[in-house]
Amino acid sequence: MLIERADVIITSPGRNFVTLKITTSDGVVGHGDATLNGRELSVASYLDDHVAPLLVGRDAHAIEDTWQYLYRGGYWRRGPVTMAAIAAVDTALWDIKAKVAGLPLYQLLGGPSRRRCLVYGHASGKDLPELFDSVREHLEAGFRAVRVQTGVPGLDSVYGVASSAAASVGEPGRYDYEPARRAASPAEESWDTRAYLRHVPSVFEAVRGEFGEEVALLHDAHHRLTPIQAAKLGKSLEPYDLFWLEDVTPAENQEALRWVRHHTTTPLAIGEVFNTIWDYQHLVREQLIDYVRSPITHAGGITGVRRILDYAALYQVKSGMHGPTDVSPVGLAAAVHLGLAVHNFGIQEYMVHSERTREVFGPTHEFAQGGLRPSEEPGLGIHFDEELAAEHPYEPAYLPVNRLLDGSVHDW
Ligand code: GCO
Ligand code: MG
Repeated sequence: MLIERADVIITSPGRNFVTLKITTSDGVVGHGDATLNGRELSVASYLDDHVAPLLVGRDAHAIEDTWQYLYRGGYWRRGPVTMAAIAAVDTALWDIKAKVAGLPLYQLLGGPSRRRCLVYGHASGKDLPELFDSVREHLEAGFRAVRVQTGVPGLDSVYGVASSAAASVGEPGRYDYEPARRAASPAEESWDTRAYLRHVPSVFEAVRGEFGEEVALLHDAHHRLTPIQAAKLGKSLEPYDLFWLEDVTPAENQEALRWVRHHTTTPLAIGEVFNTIWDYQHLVREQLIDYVRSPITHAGGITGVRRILDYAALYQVKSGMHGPTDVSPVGLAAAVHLGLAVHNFGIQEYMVHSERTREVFGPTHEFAQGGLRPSEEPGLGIHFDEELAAEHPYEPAYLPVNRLLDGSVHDW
């Protein structure tokens, strides 16, 4: 079974997605997600101009060899663009292999290790009443774990917090946000770390007071803190028993987490911007973190992430794969198949895609009892509607840029 074609499809049903479609000589089709938020066209070009021509004529079953061919053979290793492109090829080939076997993908990855994958949703609000509404909506919808983000007094807007004015009351998910905004250039937001550090513990105290001890609570600091600020935050949140505290420091410096770890018992998660196992080398071996965050879409596909998770398992570190709306339903489906199969699954991020997005991708995984279960159809369980996809052309959209109050660019 040879690869006959590899086509890149860019579609924007509410937000931009890049999908790779591989077709074999026997007419079997597989899909992979290559969406890199705000840099979509560079991955599309990498695939179209440099990878697709190399795939034609290759053995569609040789997944590991194709991974190594694109990773080692490309000479320029790693990086988000390269690893998103490899991820799309890898995922599409696993989809094909599972379809040919007539099995849902998780069966090829070792079969089920659990009944479903626990997920967390995104609750947010600019103030406590809005945040409480959002947490309540999530719990009523069946979530058992929620990420909690709020506005900070004195700051106009904070990334990860929906502006309630933009959504109509009564619409599910009205306190949800979209990571990228459609515009020719990124929006700019301002940030004050001291105000944030003063405010966040009081938010978790209030949420625990209102919703009790059982619900799992998570928080994302978006790489904005220094190690000592992060240590202080972790310590101040200990009474509220977080499931995890995410991305406390910029991710390039693995040693920063050593400082944080020495000061707090709040569990730590990091890695949504990592793209290979090497980014976790010290973090995992020194047991500086509890959860690895790389999604299949950005870290070399199922092959790349499974390798990271096997390494992590040696040190009791679990999965917490990135799953915002900018990971497409194809990437999410792959995550749920892998999550069901691996032993060291922890939790899956699940920011529900818009209805328009779901119409284009036709995912068939199922949410119930606070968790996702993969489709039982052969392959990933995706029904991609190309005609509908073509009705939604690409539109530039960017993540915001973050500045401190003095105007200098800050991490986020
Ligand atoms: C998360 C995030 C996202 C990212 C976004 C980047 O934890 O889901 O941090 O909001 O910022 O996906 O593209
Ligand atoms: Mg995050």
